[in-house]
Amino acid sequence: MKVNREDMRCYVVTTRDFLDGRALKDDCEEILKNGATFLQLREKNIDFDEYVNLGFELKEVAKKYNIPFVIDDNIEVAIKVDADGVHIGQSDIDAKTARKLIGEDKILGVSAQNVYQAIEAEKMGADYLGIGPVFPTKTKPNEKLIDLDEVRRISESVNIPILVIGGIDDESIYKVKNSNTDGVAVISYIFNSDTKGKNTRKLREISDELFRK
Ligand code: TZP
Ligand code: MG
Repeated sequence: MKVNREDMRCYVVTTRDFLDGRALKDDCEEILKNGATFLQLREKNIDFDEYVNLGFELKEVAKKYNIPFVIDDNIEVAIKVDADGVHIGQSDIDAKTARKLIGEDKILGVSAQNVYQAIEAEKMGADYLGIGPVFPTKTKPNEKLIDLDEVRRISESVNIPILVIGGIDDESIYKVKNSNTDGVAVISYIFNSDTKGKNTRKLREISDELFRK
């Protein structure tokens, strides 16, 4: 299962920070049912077995809604779970090695912060790029923000789909309209909310309207 531009429209990244006793898979079910186009399991401070268990649970949910499902950072977990792929950052394993480990058929997502990194990632086998943070966010504080002009330059420098991430909600999303992105990724706008399904639907609707066809 490889990706297309439409898969980037409403890309959801997990967090267990706001679960309040609920199961992550149940929140994900509500989110996918309401129009998320991609799911990334991203958990820090988690041991291998727990990451694998969550991976199996979310893989099931993603399969039910026919949504691509990748795991952040950890290739061993992605392989063990037989997820659709893996998402890596610039400080993780390099894209070329990641591609070799997961094989040609799996999805490889790479975070890039500038044109150079974007071109390199595409050359090394990335299927899509995540660019961010584009706006201030409590989820990843103290990070240098990526200028939307740089996002546009990245989109013009590569052929693979791109998305932007960081501080995206139903208002800030309008500001990225002209950056030529294929979509947005979110954590807190959806997970830190009592109306996860409604927020997902809203973001998906705006995204469908705004981004390149
Ligand atoms: N990478 C760049 S910003 C970010 C990640 C994982 C966090 C985005 O979280 P939020 O809550 O949607 O701003
Ligand atoms: Mg990472």
